[in-house]
Formats: sequence, C-alpha cells, structure tokens
Amino acid sequence: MNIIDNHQPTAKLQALDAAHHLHPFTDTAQINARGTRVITQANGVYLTDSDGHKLLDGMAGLWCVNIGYGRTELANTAARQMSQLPYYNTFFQTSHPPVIELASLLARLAPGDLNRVFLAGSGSEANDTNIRFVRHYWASLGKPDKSVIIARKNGYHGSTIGAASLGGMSAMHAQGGMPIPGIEHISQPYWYREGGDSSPEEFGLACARELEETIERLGEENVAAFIAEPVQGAGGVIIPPETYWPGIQRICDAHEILLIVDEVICGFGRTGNWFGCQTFDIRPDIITIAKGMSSGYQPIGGSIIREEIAEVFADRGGEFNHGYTYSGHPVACAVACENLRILEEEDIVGNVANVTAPYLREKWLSLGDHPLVGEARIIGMMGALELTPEKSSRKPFAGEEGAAGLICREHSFSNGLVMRHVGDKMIISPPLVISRSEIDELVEMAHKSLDQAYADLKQQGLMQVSR
Ligand code: PXG
Repeated sequence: MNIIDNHQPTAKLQALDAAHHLHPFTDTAQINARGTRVITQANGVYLTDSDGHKLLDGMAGLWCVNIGYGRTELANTAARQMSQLPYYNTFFQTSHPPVIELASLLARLAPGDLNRVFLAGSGSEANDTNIRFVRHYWASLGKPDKSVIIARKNGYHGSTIGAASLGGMSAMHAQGGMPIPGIEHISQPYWYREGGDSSPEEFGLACARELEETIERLGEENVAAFIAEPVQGAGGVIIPPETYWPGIQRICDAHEILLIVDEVICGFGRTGNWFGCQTFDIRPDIITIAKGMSSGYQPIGGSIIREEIAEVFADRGGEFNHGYTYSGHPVACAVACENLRILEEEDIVGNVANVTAPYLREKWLSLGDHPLVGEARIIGMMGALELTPEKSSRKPFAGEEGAAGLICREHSFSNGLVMRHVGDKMIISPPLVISRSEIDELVEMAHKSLDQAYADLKQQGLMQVSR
C-alpha cells in the first residue's frame, strides 16, 4: 500500500509522521503528543482530512493557493512539461521555453518598468537574491559601503538566514545567530498596538519618518535599500495607515536608496490589484514574488527588477556569482504560466476587486461588533480581528500573549474553518476564488468560534486587561 494514496489509517500516518518528520515552525514534542491533522485532498476552497472531515481553507494554504485547489489544467501542464523537459538549468548560456515565457509574462503583468526577472525556488531564496543583488549593484557603481538594508520589526521575509535577518521576528532572531550584520530594523506601522495616543495618520507619518532618521543616522552613503511588505502578512495582517506609504515613497525618492517591496503575499491579486504596490501607489525598484505566482502548485519565487537598474547591473556588474539549481525550473515555470493565464482569463483579480472583496469586507467588518473583537480590518482578501479583553481600550490581555488566539483557533478548526492566530489576532487569507456563499459560511464559522472563545475566556477568568 502506498502512503500517499492514504490507504493507511490516520493513527498509523500520525505515528510515522511523529517518528520521522520534523515540521517547520513547530514545537516537535507538543505536536507529537497531540498528533497531526493529515490533509489528504482539496478542491476549490475546501480541504479534506484523513478522517473525511471537510474544512474551509480560510488561509489559502499558507497565503498562496490564490486560484483554489483542484485545477486540473495545472496538473496537466506539469505532466506535459515533465514528459517534455523535466529539468534543465539556466546557468551556462542556456534557457528553455517555460522560463522565457514566464519572465516575459511577469514583465507584462508587473507595473511600470519592472521588466527583468531573476528566479528562485521560494520567497526566502528570492530575498536572499535581493540582498546579494542590491549590495553588488552599489559595489559595481563604486559604492561598496552602500550595503546596509533597512527593514522593519515584525516584518516577514522568509526563513533562510538572509531572509530571516531582513525579517524582524524576534523569536526567529533568538535562534541561530541572526540577524546577519548590515541589517537595521525600524518600527512597523502597527497603529492598533503601537500607536499610543496619536491618530493613525500621525502614527503612519511618524513611522515613515523613522526611515529618514535612520538613513541620516547611518549616512546615506552606507544604505543600500529599504525592504517592506505592502501589508504585513505573517506579522498579523497589519494594514498601514494611509499616510505611511506616501511618506515612505517621498523619503525613498529624496534619497539614493533602492526600494524593495516584498509582494510574496500581496502579489497576484491578494489586495484586490495584481500587486500590493498598485493598491498603495508605491514605485518599487525591486519586488519579491512567490506563493500566488504558481498558486502554490509548484515551489517558485523570484525578484522583478526595474529595467534601468538591471541595465546598470548588466553593464557594470560583470558576472553575478549567484544562482540556484532550481532557478527557472521548467515545470515550476510552466505551472506558473498556466496559473497566471487562468488568473487573467477568468479575471479573478477583477472579480475580487469588484465583487467578492467588497462583500467579504462588509461581513468581516461586522465581526468588529463582537464583544471579543477590538478591531476588525481587511484589505482585498486578507483580514484580521484583534481579540481584546476590553473593547473600549486597545490594551492587550493580562495573560500570556496568544492564549486567547489559540483558544479561538482551536474552536475555528473544530467548526470546520482554517483561521490562523498570530498572537491574539485572528487572520484570514482565503483563496481568491471564494464565492459569496462560501464567504457567508466562513464568516458564520468565524462568528461561532468567537462566541465559543469568548465563553471559554470568561469562564477561565482570562478577560483581564494588562495594566
Ligand atoms: N516574504 C513574505 C512577505 C512572506 O510572507 C516569504 C517572503 C518567504 O517565502 P517562502 O516561500 O520562502 O516561505 C514569505 C512567506 C505564516 C507564514 O505563518 C508565512 C510565510 C511562510 C510561512 C509561514 O504566516 N510567508
């Protein structure tokens, strides 16, 4: 019998998983004690586990299955490409049709003159490429000291040492000697938790100004780039105040530094436009892409670079001593092309912008009336709920951070909805193809989970405000 056909009983699969498989971002002892949930198939917005339970996937996998599960066109494309040319590299003066087609398609879809593509196997690898690229770019212009990259606290850019150093996740930095030298972290525009008495607009401007102050403190001659997500995803769907991105753009325009916009989550429709930088009117020099580029059907990532910068790099940089075995993998590229074709032909992004995101928005924001919710926020197809012990203030719970979020998440899974928690924030990021009736179902299950979590928290005496 073949395990991947799931002919084994759940308990057997769980025992083998516990014995041999180390999970990412997981407390191994804890997960092995509890047993994993084994997902065996998926279709549309629904997952099925090995016991036959159906779950609405409110997270699109890990923010990536933008076109939903079960698109046989992608499976057929992969099979065809595997038969024709399963692998070849793009290193030694060689190329192949899928990578050529994907690069030109991305250049057409990406805004402005973001026209040159460097491919990788994931978002983390792409951000490592970005570190190497921007540093070598300035060095080749005779400015090797321009090497510091400014990033943000609680930003997420991946899990390789380079990408995790760009990220501002303190729990990640605490393991394995990060960040690497030459990365500076500034405040995140997280008004709900960190805005104090200032208005969101004032706070957004103050956070942007911190970029300018940091450039001045370090000396512009030492700064290579600033990197940020349009909306922080893994940090908890942190939608910046309206003043933030115009402030950042002005500062980047006024200084000779490169702007890297990490579109790994926001790209390919998530915010209601093809790219988050269009939603916020940002003009990046480089964007990082992954996830929705293939809707997660194949692992692939990359960087799209402005024409002018890529030209200088080509003229002055000589050989770029960097690349991955799977840069431009033919099967991943072919599947990404097919995914992008479907996104375009079915106008999935337009449907999000005009139909389903406004519908979800109205319903999601209504959860803000729940006694356990301090703020409901949403943009496009990514939303968050701030759980609160006291609706009138923005103060956190007195108990351990994340305890309330975990209780709510457990109820949500039991109710048949994959809704994540990041600390005491509940977050969703469903497939872009979610329908109105599926949105009704999602919001109903979220509401029920909030009711159940609220009852538990009251009963356990956890509705206490941190003073
Ligand atoms: N940039 C951003 C903005 C991301 O969200 C990466 C880069 C790295 O991509 P790869 O493909 O290397 O994983 C990401 C990934 C979570 C979670 O718990 C989020 C991500 C990955 C894993 C977990 O929200 N984002």
